[in-house]
Amino acid sequence: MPDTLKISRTGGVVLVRIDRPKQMNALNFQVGSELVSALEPLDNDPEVGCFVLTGNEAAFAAGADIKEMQAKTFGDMLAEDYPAIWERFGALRTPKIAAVNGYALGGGCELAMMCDFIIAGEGAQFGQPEIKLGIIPGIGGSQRLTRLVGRAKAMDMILTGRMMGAAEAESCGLVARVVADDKVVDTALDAAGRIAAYSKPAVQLAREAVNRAEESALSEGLLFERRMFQSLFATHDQKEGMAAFIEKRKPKFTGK
Ligand code: DAK
Repeated sequence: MPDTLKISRTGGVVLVRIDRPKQMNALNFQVGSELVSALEPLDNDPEVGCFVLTGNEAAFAAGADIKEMQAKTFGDMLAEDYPAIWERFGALRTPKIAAVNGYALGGGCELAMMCDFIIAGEGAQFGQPEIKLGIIPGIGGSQRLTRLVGRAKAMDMILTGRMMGAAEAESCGLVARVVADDKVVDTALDAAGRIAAYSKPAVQLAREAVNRAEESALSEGLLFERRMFQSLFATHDQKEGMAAFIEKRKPKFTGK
């Protein structure tokens, strides 16, 4: 049983709560390793269709644990596996939704950005305040924030260390939806339930096609999408989804 997480499963949706409330859900190696130890086996479970990652009302996560990091040397940081553990989280193939209330700062903002999309409460606050500590983002913040919100806002956030509220985060593309604080987890679970009910091959290829948009030239991305689209006609789920539409019934996807 993980010490730093609470995990529950309803049907094909797995809800993970980061649970270090006294430390504002600060992220240490234990959180990362418990997270991937819990989710990696579920990533291969054909019955699991979506993960939702959340924190508590005060904080999604207030960044890496500063008290644990403070005395570390360059050699310590170089040697330890901290970034690799979060890369394993980012590499999970099951869709991941971040349900953010309160602070998502530093590594917490980076963790939310590793998810496929973010649903935020009205009171959520995002930031990369590492500059205030004499460091810079280290698990993708400078890269993912810049891709999501553009250079101007990323520079502003990363150089000044200021926080961005949920409304601004939605208007600049960091956040997919803003809802009332007490509806964040339910909204994310609802979205996750929908995703989990669709054809798994279609969901997987849809994610891969969207992710390609960030990593390739438009012509290559378009070709990738077209081939993925065409390949889905080799699945039973495509036949079932279209038959169900024509027969005016709900589809029964099997992932085949
Ligand atoms: N680490 C440790 N403890 C934290 C913490 C954190 N990040 N954030 C909050 N806490 C603790 C506080 O110390 C306090 O503990 P006690 O004093 O009660 O023992 C408790 O949580 C409540 O916090 P506050 O009293 O400060 O509460 P407020 O409501 O006044 O303020 C706050 C909330 C979230 C605005 C504030 O706590 C804050 O600014 N926290 C720090 C945010 C921050 O700077 N985050 C970025 C951390 S740096 C790496 C790559 C990346 C990283 C690390 C390694 N490698 C490549 C190896 C990532 C780095 C970061 O994320």
